[in-house]
Amino acid sequence: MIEKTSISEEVMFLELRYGAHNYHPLPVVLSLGEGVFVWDVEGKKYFDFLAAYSAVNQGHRHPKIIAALIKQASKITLTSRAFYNDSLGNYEKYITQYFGYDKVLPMNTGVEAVETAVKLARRWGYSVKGIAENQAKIVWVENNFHGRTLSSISASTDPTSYGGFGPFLPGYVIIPFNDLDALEHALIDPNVCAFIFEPIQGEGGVIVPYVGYLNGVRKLCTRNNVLMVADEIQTGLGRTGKILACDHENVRPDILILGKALSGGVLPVSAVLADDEIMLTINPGEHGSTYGGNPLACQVAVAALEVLKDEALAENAERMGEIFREKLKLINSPRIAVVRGKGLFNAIVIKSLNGISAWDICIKMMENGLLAKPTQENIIRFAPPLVINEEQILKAASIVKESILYFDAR
Ligand code: IF1
Repeated sequence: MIEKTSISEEVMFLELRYGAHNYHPLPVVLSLGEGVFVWDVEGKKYFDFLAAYSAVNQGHRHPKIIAALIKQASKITLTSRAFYNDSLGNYEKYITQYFGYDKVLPMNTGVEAVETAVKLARRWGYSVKGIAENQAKIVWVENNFHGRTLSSISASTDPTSYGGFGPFLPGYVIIPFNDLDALEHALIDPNVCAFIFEPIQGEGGVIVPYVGYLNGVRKLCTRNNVLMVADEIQTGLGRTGKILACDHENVRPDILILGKALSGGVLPVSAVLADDEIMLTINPGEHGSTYGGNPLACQVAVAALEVLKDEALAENAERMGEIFREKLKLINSPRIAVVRGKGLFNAIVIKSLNGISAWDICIKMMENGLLAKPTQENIIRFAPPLVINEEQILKAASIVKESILYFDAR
Protein backbone atom coordinates (compact mmCIF):
# COMPACT_ATOMS: atom_id res chain seq x y z
CA MET A 1 0.00 0.00 0.00
CA ILE A 2 1.52 3.35 -1.02
CA GLU A 3 1.97 5.59 2.03
CA LYS A 4 -0.24 8.69 1.51
CA THR A 5 2.11 11.63 1.81
CA SER A 6 0.89 14.56 3.84
CA ILE A 7 0.03 17.83 2.13
CA SER A 8 3.20 19.28 3.67
CA GLU A 9 5.36 16.59 2.11
CA GLU A 10 3.76 17.15 -1.28
CA VAL A 11 4.38 20.91 -1.07
CA MET A 12 7.97 20.44 0.10
CA PHE A 13 8.59 18.08 -2.82
CA LEU A 14 7.31 20.68 -5.30
CA GLU A 15 9.83 23.23 -3.99
CA LEU A 16 12.60 20.63 -4.08
CA ARG A 17 11.81 19.65 -7.67
CA TYR A 18 10.89 22.99 -9.24
CA GLY A 19 12.52 25.64 -7.04
CA ALA A 20 16.10 26.88 -6.69
CA HIS A 21 17.78 25.36 -3.64
CA ASN A 22 18.85 28.68 -2.15
CA TYR A 23 17.20 28.04 1.20
CA HIS A 24 17.04 25.22 3.74
CA PRO A 25 13.72 25.93 5.46
CA LEU A 26 12.45 24.26 8.61
CA PRO A 27 10.17 21.37 7.50
CA VAL A 28 6.88 23.23 8.07
CA VAL A 29 4.45 24.46 5.39
CA LEU A 30 2.54 27.54 6.46
CA SER A 31 -0.78 28.54 5.01
CA LEU A 32 -2.41 30.99 7.46
CA GLY A 33 -1.23 33.77 9.72
CA GLU A 34 -2.89 36.06 12.25
CA GLY A 35 -1.20 38.24 14.84
CA VAL A 36 1.62 36.28 16.51
CA PHE A 37 0.35 32.94 15.19
CA VAL A 38 0.74 30.94 11.97
CA TRP A 39 -0.87 27.63 11.00
CA ASP A 40 0.54 24.91 8.77
CA VAL A 41 -1.37 23.11 6.02
CA GLU A 42 -2.35 20.37 8.46
CA GLY A 43 -3.91 22.99 10.73
CA LYS A 44 -1.22 22.95 13.45
CA LYS A 45 -0.80 26.31 15.22
CA TYR A 46 2.57 27.90 16.01
CA PHE A 47 3.98 30.98 17.64
CA ASP A 48 5.85 32.80 14.86
CA PHE A 49 9.14 33.79 16.55
CA LEU A 50 10.82 34.89 13.36
CA ALA A 51 8.14 37.29 12.05
CA ALA A 52 9.68 36.94 8.58
CA TYR A 53 12.98 38.29 9.96
CA SER A 54 11.21 41.29 11.55
CA ALA A 55 9.05 42.16 8.55
CA VAL A 56 5.83 41.32 10.43
CA ASN A 57 6.32 43.52 13.51
CA GLN A 58 2.65 44.56 13.41
CA GLY A 59 1.50 40.92 13.45
CA HIS A 60 0.30 38.79 10.54
CA ARG A 61 -2.53 40.35 8.51
CA HIS A 62 -2.96 43.42 10.71
CA PRO A 63 -6.55 44.51 9.87
CA LYS A 64 -5.64 48.19 9.42
CA ILE A 65 -2.80 47.37 7.00
CA ILE A 66 -4.85 44.83 5.05
CA ALA A 67 -7.71 47.35 4.81
CA ALA A 68 -5.32 49.95 3.37
CA LEU A 69 -4.03 47.37 0.87
CA ILE A 70 -7.52 46.36 -0.27
CA LYS A 71 -8.76 49.94 -0.53
CA GLN A 72 -5.83 51.06 -2.67
CA ALA A 73 -5.81 47.85 -4.71
CA SER A 74 -9.34 48.72 -5.78
CA LYS A 75 -8.16 52.09 -7.15
CA ILE A 76 -4.68 51.91 -8.73
CA THR A 77 -1.62 49.89 -7.74
CA LEU A 78 1.25 51.09 -9.95
CA THR A 79 1.80 54.22 -12.04
CA SER A 80 5.61 54.16 -12.32
CA ARG A 81 7.43 57.43 -11.52
CA ALA A 82 6.99 58.59 -15.11
CA PHE A 83 3.84 60.24 -13.74
CA TYR A 84 2.73 61.55 -10.36
CA ASN A 85 0.26 59.59 -8.23
CA ASP A 86 -2.02 60.79 -5.43
CA SER A 87 -0.42 58.65 -2.70
CA LEU A 88 3.33 59.30 -2.93
CA GLY A 89 3.47 62.94 -1.83
CA ASN A 90 1.37 62.33 1.28
CA TYR A 91 3.45 59.26 2.16
CA GLU A 92 6.69 61.23 1.69
CA LYS A 93 5.42 64.01 3.94
CA TYR A 94 4.23 61.50 6.55
CA ILE A 95 7.39 59.37 6.75
CA THR A 96 9.85 62.32 6.65
CA GLN A 97 7.99 64.03 9.53
CA TYR A 98 7.71 60.68 11.36
CA PHE A 99 11.51 60.29 11.42
CA GLY A 100 12.61 63.94 11.15
CA TYR A 101 14.37 64.12 7.77
CA ASP A 102 14.00 66.52 4.82
CA LYS A 103 13.37 63.86 2.21
CA VAL A 104 12.83 60.16 1.45
CA LEU A 105 13.82 58.06 -1.56
CA PRO A 106 11.29 55.19 -1.84
CA MET A 107 12.49 51.74 -2.92
CA ASN A 108 11.19 48.17 -2.52
CA THR A 109 13.50 45.61 -0.95
CA GLY A 110 15.93 46.30 1.86
CA VAL A 111 18.98 45.65 -0.25
CA GLU A 112 17.79 48.13 -2.86
CA ALA A 113 17.63 50.73 -0.09
CA VAL A 114 21.18 49.79 0.98
CA GLU A 115 22.35 50.16 -2.63
CA THR A 116 20.61 53.54 -2.76
CA ALA A 117 22.41 54.62 0.42
CA VAL A 118 25.76 53.55 -1.08
CA LYS A 119 25.09 55.59 -4.23
CA LEU A 120 23.89 58.61 -2.22
CA ALA A 121 26.96 58.46 0.05
CA ARG A 122 29.37 58.21 -2.86
CA ARG A 123 27.60 61.00 -4.77
CA TRP A 124 27.68 63.22 -1.66
CA GLY A 125 31.35 62.33 -1.23
CA TYR A 126 32.15 63.59 -4.71
CA SER A 127 29.88 66.61 -4.99
CA VAL A 128 29.89 67.89 -1.38
CA LYS A 129 32.93 66.48 0.45
CA GLY A 130 35.08 66.92 -2.66
CA ILE A 131 36.53 63.40 -2.92
CA ALA A 132 38.25 62.79 -6.26
CA GLU A 133 36.16 60.90 -8.83
CA ASN A 134 36.02 57.11 -8.25
CA GLN A 135 38.13 57.41 -5.07
CA ALA A 136 35.28 57.30 -2.52
CA LYS A 137 35.59 54.70 0.22
CA ILE A 138 32.93 53.25 2.50
CA VAL A 139 33.67 51.70 5.89
CA TRP A 140 31.68 48.62 6.97
CA VAL A 141 31.96 46.27 9.95
CA GLU A 142 32.72 42.56 10.25
CA ASN A 143 29.81 40.10 10.55
CA ASN A 144 27.47 42.52 8.84
CA PHE A 145 24.43 41.63 6.80
CA HIS A 146 23.07 44.11 4.28
CA GLY A 147 21.47 41.85 1.68
CA ARG A 148 22.39 39.61 -1.20
CA THR A 149 23.38 41.90 -4.11
CA LEU A 150 26.99 42.13 -5.25
CA SER A 151 27.46 45.55 -3.68
CA SER A 152 26.20 44.28 -0.31
CA ILE A 153 28.08 40.98 -0.33
CA SER A 154 31.23 42.94 -1.27
CA ALA A 155 31.06 44.20 2.35
CA SER A 156 30.38 40.76 3.83
CA THR A 157 32.86 38.78 5.94
CA ASP A 158 30.68 35.66 5.78
CA PRO A 159 31.96 33.21 3.13
CA THR A 160 28.43 31.79 2.84
CA SER A 161 27.32 35.23 1.63
CA TYR A 162 30.22 36.18 -0.67
CA GLY A 163 31.95 32.92 -1.56
CA GLY A 164 32.03 32.16 -5.27
CA PHE A 165 30.47 35.45 -6.34
CA GLY A 166 33.56 37.63 -6.95
CA PRO A 167 34.98 39.94 -8.12
CA PHE A 168 33.68 42.46 -5.61
CA LEU A 169 33.02 46.19 -5.49
CA PRO A 170 36.19 48.23 -4.75
CA GLY A 171 36.43 51.06 -2.22
CA TYR A 172 35.25 49.08 0.78
CA VAL A 173 37.07 49.04 4.14
CA ILE A 174 35.97 46.52 6.77
CA ILE A 175 36.69 47.03 10.48
CA PRO A 176 35.59 45.26 13.67
CA PHE A 177 32.12 46.11 15.00
CA ASN A 178 31.76 47.76 18.40
CA ASP A 179 35.33 49.16 18.20
CA LEU A 180 35.63 52.95 18.19
CA ASP A 181 39.43 52.93 17.96
CA ALA A 182 39.22 50.96 14.74
CA LEU A 183 36.60 53.38 13.41
CA GLU A 184 38.63 56.45 14.43
CA HIS A 185 41.63 55.06 12.55
CA ALA A 186 39.60 54.18 9.46
CA LEU A 187 37.98 57.64 9.23
CA ILE A 188 41.33 59.45 9.04
CA ASP A 189 41.37 58.62 5.31
CA PRO A 190 39.92 61.75 3.62
CA ASN A 191 38.43 59.59 0.88
CA VAL A 192 35.97 57.95 3.26
CA CYS A 193 32.44 59.20 2.51
CA ALA A 194 30.40 56.95 4.83
CA PHE A 195 30.28 54.43 7.65
CA ILE A 196 27.46 51.94 7.08
CA PHE A 197 26.43 49.55 9.87
CA GLU A 198 23.56 47.88 11.71
CA PRO A 199 23.07 49.44 15.20
CA ILE A 200 22.54 45.86 16.45
CA GLN A 201 23.85 43.08 14.21
CA GLY A 202 21.02 40.73 13.30
CA GLU A 203 22.39 37.92 11.15
CA GLY A 204 25.64 38.27 13.05
CA GLY A 205 23.71 36.83 15.97
CA VAL A 206 21.92 39.78 17.67
CA ILE A 207 25.17 41.47 18.68
CA VAL A 208 24.35 44.47 20.89
CA PRO A 209 27.19 47.04 21.05
CA TYR A 210 28.29 48.51 24.39
CA VAL A 211 26.38 51.56 25.64
CA GLY A 212 28.05 54.61 24.14
CA TYR A 213 29.12 52.99 20.89
CA LEU A 214 26.39 54.69 18.85
CA ASN A 215 27.28 58.05 20.41
CA GLY A 216 30.93 57.43 19.63
CA VAL A 217 30.11 56.59 16.02
CA ARG A 218 28.09 59.79 15.71
CA LYS A 219 30.93 61.93 17.11
CA LEU A 220 33.64 60.33 14.95
CA CYS A 221 31.56 60.62 11.77
CA THR A 222 30.76 64.27 12.49
CA ARG A 223 34.39 65.10 13.34
CA ASN A 224 35.67 63.50 10.12
CA ASN A 225 32.89 64.77 7.83
CA VAL A 226 31.79 61.19 7.13
CA LEU A 227 28.14 60.18 6.73
CA MET A 228 26.80 57.96 9.50
CA VAL A 229 24.50 55.47 7.73
CA ALA A 230 22.29 53.26 9.91
CA ASP A 231 20.84 50.12 8.34
CA GLU A 232 17.71 49.80 10.49
CA ILE A 233 16.00 47.39 8.13
CA GLN A 234 15.84 44.76 10.85
CA THR A 235 16.44 46.78 14.05
CA GLY A 236 14.08 49.63 13.19
CA LEU A 237 10.32 50.10 13.50
CA GLY A 238 10.01 49.13 17.15
CA ARG A 239 11.95 45.85 17.12
CA THR A 240 14.53 46.78 19.81
CA GLY A 241 12.12 48.61 22.14
CA LYS A 242 12.45 52.04 20.50
CA ILE A 243 11.17 53.18 17.11
CA LEU A 244 14.80 53.05 15.94
CA ALA A 245 17.74 51.27 17.57
CA CYS A 246 19.64 54.57 17.26
CA ASP A 247 17.04 56.09 19.62
CA HIS A 248 18.56 54.10 22.52
CA GLU A 249 21.38 56.66 22.48
CA ASN A 250 19.43 59.54 20.92
CA VAL A 251 21.72 59.45 17.90
CA ARG A 252 20.56 60.70 14.47
CA PRO A 253 22.17 59.02 11.47
CA ASP A 254 22.81 61.13 8.36
CA ILE A 255 21.18 58.45 6.23
CA LEU A 256 18.50 56.15 7.68
CA ILE A 257 17.67 52.89 5.86
CA LEU A 258 14.31 51.18 6.52
CA GLY A 259 12.58 48.11 5.09
CA LYS A 260 10.81 44.91 6.19
CA ALA A 261 8.15 46.05 8.72
CA LEU A 262 7.71 49.32 6.81
CA SER A 263 4.91 47.37 5.10
CA GLY A 264 3.96 45.10 8.01
CA GLY A 265 4.87 42.07 5.92
CA VAL A 266 2.34 42.80 3.16
CA LEU A 267 4.58 43.73 0.20
CA PRO A 268 8.20 44.89 -0.25
CA VAL A 269 8.59 48.50 0.86
CA SER A 270 11.89 50.16 1.76
CA ALA A 271 13.01 53.73 2.21
CA VAL A 272 16.14 55.87 2.48
CA LEU A 273 15.80 59.10 4.51
CA ALA A 274 18.27 61.99 4.49
CA ASP A 275 18.42 65.77 4.53
CA ASP A 276 18.60 67.91 1.39
CA GLU A 277 22.41 68.31 1.34
CA ILE A 278 22.65 64.56 0.76
CA MET A 279 19.38 63.70 -0.99
CA LEU A 280 19.57 66.46 -3.62
CA THR A 281 22.95 65.25 -4.89
CA ILE A 282 20.97 62.79 -7.04
CA ASN A 283 19.22 64.45 -9.99
CA PRO A 284 16.25 63.35 -12.13
CA GLY A 285 17.00 60.19 -14.09
CA GLU A 286 20.05 59.22 -11.98
CA HIS A 287 18.38 56.62 -9.76
CA GLY A 288 14.99 54.93 -9.42
CA SER A 289 12.93 51.75 -9.64
CA THR A 290 9.80 50.56 -11.42
CA TYR A 291 7.88 49.89 -8.21
CA GLY A 292 9.59 52.43 -5.96
CA GLY A 293 6.97 54.70 -4.39
CA ASN A 294 4.01 52.88 -5.92
CA PRO A 295 0.62 53.94 -4.52
CA LEU A 296 -0.10 50.52 -3.03
CA ALA A 297 3.21 50.58 -1.12
CA CYS A 298 2.61 54.17 0.02
CA GLN A 299 -0.82 53.48 1.48
CA VAL A 300 0.33 50.26 3.14
CA ALA A 301 3.43 51.95 4.60
CA VAL A 302 1.41 54.82 6.11
CA ALA A 303 -0.91 52.28 7.76
CA ALA A 304 2.04 50.19 8.98
CA LEU A 305 3.71 53.25 10.53
CA GLU A 306 0.44 54.42 12.12
CA VAL A 307 -0.07 51.00 13.70
CA LEU A 308 3.41 51.11 15.26
CA LYS A 309 2.59 54.43 16.94
CA ASP A 310 -1.11 53.92 17.72
CA GLU A 311 -0.48 50.54 19.37
CA ALA A 312 2.77 51.68 21.08
CA LEU A 313 4.50 48.59 19.71
CA ALA A 314 8.02 49.78 20.54
CA GLU A 315 7.05 50.21 24.18
CA ASN A 316 5.40 46.80 24.17
CA ALA A 317 8.54 45.28 22.65
CA GLU A 318 10.58 46.81 25.47
CA ARG A 319 8.34 45.31 28.17
CA MET A 320 7.78 41.91 26.57
CA GLY A 321 11.48 41.60 25.73
CA GLU A 322 12.44 42.14 29.38
CA ILE A 323 10.05 39.38 30.46
CA PHE A 324 11.25 37.01 27.71
CA ARG A 325 14.97 37.44 28.46
CA GLU A 326 14.33 37.06 32.18
CA LYS A 327 12.54 33.74 31.60
CA LEU A 328 15.25 32.48 29.21
CA LYS A 329 17.96 33.32 31.75
CA LEU A 330 16.13 31.17 34.31
CA ILE A 331 16.37 28.06 32.12
CA ASN A 332 18.85 25.85 33.92
CA SER A 333 20.60 24.13 31.00
CA PRO A 334 24.28 23.67 30.14
CA ARG A 335 23.25 24.15 26.51
CA ILE A 336 22.57 27.85 26.95
CA ALA A 337 25.84 29.77 26.71
CA VAL A 338 24.43 33.30 26.42
CA VAL A 339 21.04 35.01 26.39
CA ARG A 340 21.16 38.49 24.81
CA GLY A 341 19.08 41.08 23.02
CA LYS A 342 17.17 44.31 23.18
CA GLY A 343 13.41 44.71 23.07
CA LEU A 344 11.98 41.80 21.12
CA PHE A 345 15.24 41.22 19.24
CA ASN A 346 16.76 38.35 21.21
CA ALA A 347 18.96 35.31 20.79
CA ILE A 348 20.41 32.41 22.73
CA VAL A 349 23.87 31.07 21.96
CA ILE A 350 23.72 27.29 22.09
CA LYS A 351 26.55 25.06 23.31
CA SER A 352 26.45 21.92 21.20
CA LEU A 353 26.43 19.08 23.77
CA ASN A 354 26.20 15.37 22.86
CA GLY A 355 25.75 16.35 19.22
CA ILE A 356 22.53 18.34 19.72
CA SER A 357 22.57 21.47 17.52
CA ALA A 358 20.60 24.69 17.45
CA TRP A 359 18.76 23.18 14.49
CA ASP A 360 17.70 20.14 16.59
CA ILE A 361 16.33 22.51 19.24
CA CYS A 362 14.44 24.47 16.58
CA ILE A 363 12.89 21.23 15.31
CA LYS A 364 11.82 20.35 18.86
CA MET A 365 10.36 23.86 19.37
CA MET A 366 8.50 23.41 16.08
CA GLU A 367 7.01 20.15 17.37
CA ASN A 368 6.05 22.03 20.55
CA GLY A 369 4.37 24.86 18.62
CA LEU A 370 6.97 27.61 18.23
CA LEU A 371 8.87 28.56 15.05
CA ALA A 372 12.35 30.06 15.20
CA LYS A 373 15.44 29.48 13.08
CA PRO A 374 19.16 29.26 13.85
CA THR A 375 21.62 31.83 12.56
CA GLN A 376 25.41 31.34 12.52
CA GLU A 377 24.91 27.61 13.16
CA ASN A 378 24.75 27.86 16.97
CA ILE A 379 22.57 30.91 17.64
CA ILE A 380 18.78 30.89 17.80
CA ARG A 381 17.18 34.28 17.11
CA PHE A 382 13.80 35.05 18.69
CA ALA A 383 11.88 37.87 17.02
CA PRO A 384 8.09 37.57 17.37
CA PRO A 385 5.63 40.19 16.12
CA LEU A 386 5.68 43.19 18.49
CA VAL A 387 1.96 42.79 19.21
CA ILE A 388 2.68 39.81 21.47
CA ASN A 389 1.11 40.05 24.95
CA GLU A 390 2.35 38.90 28.34
CA GLU A 391 0.35 35.66 28.38
CA GLN A 392 1.71 34.73 24.94
CA ILE A 393 5.34 35.63 25.73
CA LEU A 394 5.19 33.54 28.92
CA LYS A 395 3.74 30.59 27.02
CA ALA A 396 6.40 30.94 24.32
CA ALA A 397 9.18 31.08 26.93
CA SER A 398 7.87 27.87 28.48
CA ILE A 399 7.94 26.16 25.06
CA VAL A 400 11.58 27.24 24.62
CA LYS A 401 12.40 25.92 28.11
CA GLU A 402 10.59 22.60 27.55
CA SER A 403 12.30 22.11 24.18
CA ILE A 404 15.82 22.72 25.52
CA LEU A 405 15.35 20.67 28.70
CA TYR A 406 14.01 17.80 26.57
CA PHE A 407 17.57 17.19 25.33
CA ASP A 408 19.08 17.56 28.79
CA ALA A 409 16.82 14.80 30.03
CA ARG A 410 18.00 12.32 27.37
C1 IF1 B 1 17.75 36.28 3.32
C2 IF1 B 1 19.45 37.23 7.04
C3 IF1 B 1 18.09 38.65 8.47
C4 IF1 B 1 18.82 42.81 6.73
C5 IF1 B 1 19.54 44.01 6.95
C6 IF1 B 1 19.42 44.55 4.65
C7 IF1 B 1 18.70 43.39 4.38
C8 IF1 B 1 18.39 42.49 5.42
C9 IF1 B 1 20.01 44.37 8.35
C10 IF1 B 1 18.25 43.14 2.95
C11 IF1 B 1 17.65 41.24 5.11
C12 IF1 B 1 16.86 39.09 5.52
C13 IF1 B 1 17.24 38.56 4.16
C14 IF1 B 1 16.83 37.11 4.18
C15 IF1 B 1 16.90 36.66 5.63
C16 IF1 B 1 17.00 37.91 6.45
C17 IF1 B 1 18.19 37.98 7.31
F1 IF1 B 1 19.31 36.10 7.72
F2 IF1 B 1 19.61 37.02 5.77
F3 IF1 B 1 20.46 37.94 7.51
F4 IF1 B 1 17.03 39.28 8.73
F5 IF1 B 1 19.02 38.66 9.34
N1 IF1 B 1 19.83 44.84 5.91
N2 IF1 B 1 17.61 40.28 5.92
O1 IF1 B 1 18.55 41.96 7.77
O2 IF1 B 1 16.84 43.28 2.88
O3 IF1 B 1 16.70 42.80 0.44
O4 IF1 B 1 16.10 41.02 2.08
O5 IF1 B 1 14.64 43.03 1.84
O6 IF1 B 1 18.40 36.83 2.43
O7 IF1 B 1 17.81 35.07 3.58
P1 IF1 B 1 16.03 42.48 1.74
